[in-house]
Amino acid sequence: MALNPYDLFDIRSLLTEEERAVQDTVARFTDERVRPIIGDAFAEGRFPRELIAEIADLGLLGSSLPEEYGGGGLNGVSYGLICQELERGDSGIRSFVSVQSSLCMYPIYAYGSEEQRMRWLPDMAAGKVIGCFGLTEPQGGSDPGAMKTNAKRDGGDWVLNGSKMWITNGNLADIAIVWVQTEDGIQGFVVEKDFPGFTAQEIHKKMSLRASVTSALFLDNVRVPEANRLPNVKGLKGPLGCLTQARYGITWGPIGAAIACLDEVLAYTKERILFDRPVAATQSAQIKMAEMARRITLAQLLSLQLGRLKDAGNMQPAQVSLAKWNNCRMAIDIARECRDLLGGAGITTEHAAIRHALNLESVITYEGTETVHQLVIGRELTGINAF
Ligand code: TGC
Ligand code: FAD
Repeated sequence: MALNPYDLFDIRSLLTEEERAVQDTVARFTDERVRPIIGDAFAEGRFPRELIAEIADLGLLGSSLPEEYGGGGLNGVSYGLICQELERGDSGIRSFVSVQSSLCMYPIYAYGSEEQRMRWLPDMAAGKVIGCFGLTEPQGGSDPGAMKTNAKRDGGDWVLNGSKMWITNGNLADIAIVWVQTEDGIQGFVVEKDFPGFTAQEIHKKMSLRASVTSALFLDNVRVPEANRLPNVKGLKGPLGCLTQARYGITWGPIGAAIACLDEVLAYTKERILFDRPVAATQSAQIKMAEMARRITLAQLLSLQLGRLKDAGNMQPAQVSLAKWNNCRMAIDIARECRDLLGGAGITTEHAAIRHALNLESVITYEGTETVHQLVIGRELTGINAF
C-alpha cells in the first residue's frame, strides 16, 4: 500500500480518536474557508477578520483551557494539531489563534484572579474579546528583561508609560496583556483599548505575515486600575511562561506550512514537462522532495513527543527551543526550495510557496529568534549563559 506522502511514518496512528477528530475538523476549515481566500488576503495585506466567528465556533480559542472558562479542555497534542492545520493555510491565521490562546487567555488563566478569569475568558473563547500580547520593545526583543515600559503606583491605580513593538493583533484587540517594569519587578497588566493614553498603530510595508495585523502600542500616562493587574506572577518568568506555551504550538505550525508547500510541488512537478519528461521524473527533483519528506517526518515526531511530554507535565523550555528551532528551519528551507521548483510561477501568490516562505521569515524570528533558541540549548548543555 502506498504511504501517505505527508505522513510517511503514520504518525496519525499514534493519535487518539479525539485528536484525529480535532485534526480533521480544523483541516476541513482550512481547506474550505482559508485556502480559497488567503492568497488574495495576503496580497492585499488584510487579516480575514470575517473568519474570527467561525474560528471561535470551532472551539479553537483557548482550546486547552477548562470548559468553565469557555475552553475546550483539549490536550496539548490537540492544540498542536490545531496549529499545524491552521498554518497549512497560513501562518497569520495560526498566529491569531496562538496569540489569543497562548499569549492572552493563558496568562489570564494562569496568573489572573478568579474575577479576571470570569470577566474575560468566556468572551475571549467566543471571539467577542480579542487580545494582544505586548512584550517586545523597539530597543530589542531578544532581551525582554531590559524593557523600559514601566508602571508606577498612584493611589489605587497604576500609571503606565512606554511602548511596545511588533505586536500581533494590536489594532484588532480589545485588550492588551502588557508586561512592564515596576518597583517589584516585571508585572503584567490587562490594558483595555479605550483607556485614555493607550494607542495602537498598525505597521505597514510588511513583506511577511501580510494576512495578520501587526502593530506598535503606545502608553502615555495610561491609568490602569489595580483590578487589571495580574496578581499571581512577578518577574520575567511570567511572560516567558506564556512564550513556552505559544512556542510549543509554533513547533507544530510550520509542519503545516511545509506540508502545504510539498503538496503543491508534488502536483506541479508531475504536470510540468521539461526536456520531454515531467520535472518529477528527474533525479534532482525527487531528491529534493525526498529530503523535504524526511525533514517533515522528523519534525512531526519531534512535536508529537514534545506534546506527549507536555501532556504528562514534563515538558522543559529547552526542549521547546530545540523543536522551535528545528521545525522553523525545516519549514523555511522547504518553502524556499518549493518556490524554486515552481520556477517563475513560484513568485506570485497564485501558488502558496512564496507566501509560506515569506511568512516563515517572521515565524523563525518571533517567539525567540533561531539564535536565541540555539543559545538556550547551548546553555542547557554547558551550564554557561552565553547571551
Ligand atoms: P533567564 O534568567 O533565563 O530567566 C528569567 C526567569 O524566567 C524563567 N524562564 C522561563 N520560564 C518559563 N519558560 C521559559 N521558556 C523560561 N525561560 C526562562 C527562569 O527560570 C527565570 O526564573 P526565576 O524564577 O529564576 O526568575 O532570563 P534572561 O534574561 O537570561 O533571558 C533568557 C532569554 C534570552 C532566553 C529570554 O529573554 C528570551 O526568551 N528571549 C526571547 C524573547 C522572545 O521570545 N520574545 C517573544 C515575544 S512574543 C512574540 O514574539 C509573539 S509572536 C506570536 C505570534 O504572532 O504567533
Ligand atoms: P533583536 O532582538 O534586535 O535581534 C536582532 C538580531 O540579533 C537577531 O538576529 C538575533 O538573533 C540576534 N541576537 C540577539 N541576541 C543575540 C546574542 N546574544 N548573540 C548573538 N546574536 C543575538 N512581540 C510581542 O511581544 N508580541 C507579539 O505579538 C509579537 N508579534 C510579532 C509579529 C511579527 C510579524 C514579528 C516580526 C515579530 C513579533 N513580535 C512580537 C516580536 C518578536 O518577538 C521579536 O521580533 C523577536 O523577539 C526579536 O526581537 P527583535 O526584532 O527586537 O530583534
